[in-house]
Amino acid sequence: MQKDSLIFDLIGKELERQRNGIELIASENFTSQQVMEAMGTCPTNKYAEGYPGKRYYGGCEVVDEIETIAIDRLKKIFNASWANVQPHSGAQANTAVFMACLKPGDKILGLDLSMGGHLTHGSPANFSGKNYQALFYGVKRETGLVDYEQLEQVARTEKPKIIICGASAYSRDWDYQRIRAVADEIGALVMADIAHPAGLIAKGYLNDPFDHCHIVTSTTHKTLRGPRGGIIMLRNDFDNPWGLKDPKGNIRPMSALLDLAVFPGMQGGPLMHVIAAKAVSFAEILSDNFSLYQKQVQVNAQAMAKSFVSRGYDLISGGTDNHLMLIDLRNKNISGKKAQETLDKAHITLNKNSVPFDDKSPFVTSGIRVGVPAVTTRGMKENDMETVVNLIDRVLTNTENEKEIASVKEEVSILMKSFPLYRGLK
Ligand code: DSN
Repeated sequence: MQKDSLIFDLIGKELERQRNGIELIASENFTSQQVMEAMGTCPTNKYAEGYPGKRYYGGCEVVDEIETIAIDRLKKIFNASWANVQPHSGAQANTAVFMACLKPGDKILGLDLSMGGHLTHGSPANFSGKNYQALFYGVKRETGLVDYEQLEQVARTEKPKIIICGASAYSRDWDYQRIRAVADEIGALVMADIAHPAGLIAKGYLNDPFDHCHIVTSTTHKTLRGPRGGIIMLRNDFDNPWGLKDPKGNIRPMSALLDLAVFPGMQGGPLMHVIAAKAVSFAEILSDNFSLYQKQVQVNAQAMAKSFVSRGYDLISGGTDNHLMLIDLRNKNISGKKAQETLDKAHITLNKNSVPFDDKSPFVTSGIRVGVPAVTTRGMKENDMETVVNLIDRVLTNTENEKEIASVKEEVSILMKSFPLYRGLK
């Protein structure tokens, strides 16, 4: 069959877009070339429902080895005793945890989406809000920090079965110990969804959720810089609470219930080519270079936050501990939507984002979320953050000036030539 030039031309265009632009979407990153290569390989052809050594198909001896290596490497990264590398995404990982630990209608408690939380932590638009009774905590209006008093109060009054910590737009570290304390009081489980800061946690630059949380989920493609996917981990396995049973009616430890929830609970065949790429990225994460990278992510985020603040931008919580910042643009009289769309014209990519206590709809928003993992992968250092913020500021203060926007776009393209991406790839 002829090569599908229509699609491959578009893939080439997307590569050029990624090369020419400044990528500031906090949940995006650039995998290494070998991680990308692994994703485009023949394990994509293999059905391997089940787990290593316990599959429903023949011919799994090689993919068994791949998945076992991925699991072992992941356990080493986070000092975990059990891991499942099959979830196709972070949302699937969270779904599996809820399936393993909850019955439909049970109460869950998470950070409100409008306060920086995640869709799968109980949003009414998502399975988590439809199948379970979702309760929320928020952040404090004055500080932008998680309102732990509110979390404790809702937990004590409502007694949810699971408390979820983690966010998609929160720039500060978490007090996992405090959340575990109230969870123990009411007999709840604690799940940490570390999809965003996982890379910083892996290398010890943020608090370790495994010290206090029963179950930890993550994606693999954000700060972890692997292929797109999800993972679930336990540092210590434990007897399942509330006498939950597997489909055969047996009481099993949490690790077994989680495995069953992923497959056959809610997924069929694992994406073995992606698991191969996960394994490759896990080896990269175990290296000292990855530690240097994560340190630079944190340094860059702090430099960028300082630069925004010095230009009068209103950062929620005033700064950042991790890889991202959330900026309230109301004092600049521009909506998040307008900011995102105008910056897009200059090839600066980020996303509009609701800010806590936002008076605009989620389609418009008052804010933007800015993250540095991708530009740090391209080699940018703290001094470059000032340049990037200057370019953003020029766009945001000239949203109706097409000439200025075009001039910024030109400068962006020249700047990014100094930070090559995927050399040799077409
Ligand atoms: N869509 C991801 C993010 O941007 O944070 C979360 O799923």
